[in-house]
Amino acid sequence: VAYDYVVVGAGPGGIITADRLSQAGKKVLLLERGGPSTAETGGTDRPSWESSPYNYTKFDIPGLFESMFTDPNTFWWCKDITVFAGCLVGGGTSVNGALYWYPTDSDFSTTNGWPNGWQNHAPYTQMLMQRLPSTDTPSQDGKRYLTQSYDVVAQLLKPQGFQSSTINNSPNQKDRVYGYSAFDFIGGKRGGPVATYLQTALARPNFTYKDYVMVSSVVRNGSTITGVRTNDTSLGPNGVVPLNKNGRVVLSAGSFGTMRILFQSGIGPADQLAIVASNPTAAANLPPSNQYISLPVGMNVSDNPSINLVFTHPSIDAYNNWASVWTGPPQADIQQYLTSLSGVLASASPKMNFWEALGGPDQKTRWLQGTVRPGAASINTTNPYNASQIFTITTYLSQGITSRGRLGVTASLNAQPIVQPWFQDPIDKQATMDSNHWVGSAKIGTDPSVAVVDSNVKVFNTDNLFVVDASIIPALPMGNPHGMLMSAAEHAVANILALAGGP
Ligand code: 6FA
Ligand code: ABL
Repeated sequence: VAYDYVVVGAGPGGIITADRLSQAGKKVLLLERGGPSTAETGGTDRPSWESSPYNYTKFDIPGLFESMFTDPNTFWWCKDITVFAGCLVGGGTSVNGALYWYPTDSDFSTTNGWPNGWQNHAPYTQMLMQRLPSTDTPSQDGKRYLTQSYDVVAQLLKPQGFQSSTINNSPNQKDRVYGYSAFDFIGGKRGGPVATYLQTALARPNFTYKDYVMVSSVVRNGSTITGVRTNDTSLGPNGVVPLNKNGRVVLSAGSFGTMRILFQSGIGPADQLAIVASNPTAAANLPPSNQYISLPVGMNVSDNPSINLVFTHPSIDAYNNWASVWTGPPQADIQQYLTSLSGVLASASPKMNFWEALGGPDQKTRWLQGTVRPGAASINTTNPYNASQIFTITTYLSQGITSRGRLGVTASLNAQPIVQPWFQDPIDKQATMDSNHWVGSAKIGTDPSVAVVDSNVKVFNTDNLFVVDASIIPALPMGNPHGMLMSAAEHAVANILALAGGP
């Protein structure tokens, strides 16, 4: 079977793209290398303390978020990427903290690296907000739980001139504000694009979703993509999915996954293509070297530098550092969650976020974000402390940092950072670790010497290959990125549909 559009990767970028393409009547195939996550998608990874008839998985229950990092069997992480990346339906949005910020105007500014035309994000952000409104009261009884760390940090911030705010009611206001953490949870459970956009797509006869399918490359004849190479021979001869006349491919495999597919398709910097060419399996599927397309894939990468500040305060309930949520949280919390989707377990760990603009001696503004949560991931100190009273303030440098790193592959084609992006610029360092917010490896722009996709998110020097995921984002947004990425995905797919010459 041939398709109008093949979308590779069912993370937020891929799901939104596939939903909108299928809504426009296109025949769409969405391919995902991983399997189910939430119960709605067929996931079955339920905590042992959950009694029947309840059917909530680890991915559904917000309070299980911190266990993603501590469980013994972490099947949800991609094993061939050296940093955290979700390899299951929903991608990062099935395993992340679900902190959800509507984008600021500055996120899409030309100063922040976006080409002309992208400043008009408001209609796309509106479309996103309609499908996926944020909430800062995830508990279904409308109350807030475990808010001691919010109260303590508010007492620290107020004397410094910070104002309290419902953050997503005024997204542009980010200087010296704090508020309750906002999430894309729905009805006390993980929501995100899986619970919304994917469900409308699945209801359409012209949409096909296939999981456990690994895409290695696109098959191309010079600048024209003719198919998508997979490990599933039911999808086409030798596993190559054919395209309809004028058909198109959208890569949404994430900042590491999309890069690796481009390299294996002969698109990228010479040194990385040489690594692929010396891998016998991958080399067999590369185009001849005179068809290589030289683009700065993997360059220009950023991620927030972050520092965890750990404190104790007598008012804090550290919730046993979230260590027992998977094996056995307090009985009362289990009952409250199961019977009314309320209580501590109806939210992930963050309780408060704050932002502040910082001036620098280079006259640039860098923004600081703080995330406050009870508990602390790891403590290294010889000082005595009361573990039941700890809380963490993670401070991130976000918009305005100038440091950039580089992503690449190893000889066995594992994807990894090869130049760390943090603190390459000494003034970034002066203004203030891994934050899982990798962006920029297939940067949008107007000049193929420094960008990988054009303003329509089409890969330069190709006719019908597009990228819609975090890798197109040229510079970090103000907050945790998946909200602005979903707005960008709405905009990107609108541009793709409007671009002449398609199916
Ligand atoms: N962002 C936020 O806004 N708020 C948060 O609280 C937050 N927390 C986290 C977090 O706690 C963790 C541990 C991580 C890893 C990320 C967090 N983020 C947060 C970042 C956010 O989740 C990411 O920025 C966002 O998910 C990026 O979306 P993309 O669409 O760019 O990419 P994904 O990695 O989500 O999805 C790619 C999909 O493609 C995956 O499902 C993957 O399995 C699939 N795929 C990859 N390679 C493939 C291949 N070759 N063939 C087929 N499928 C492939
Ligand atoms: C994010 O955006 C970050 O990417 C995550 O790192 C962060 O979660 C979530 N949001 C929530 O703020 C943290 C956990 O709280 C830590 O316990 C964990 O050690 C860390 O992620 C790992 O990167």
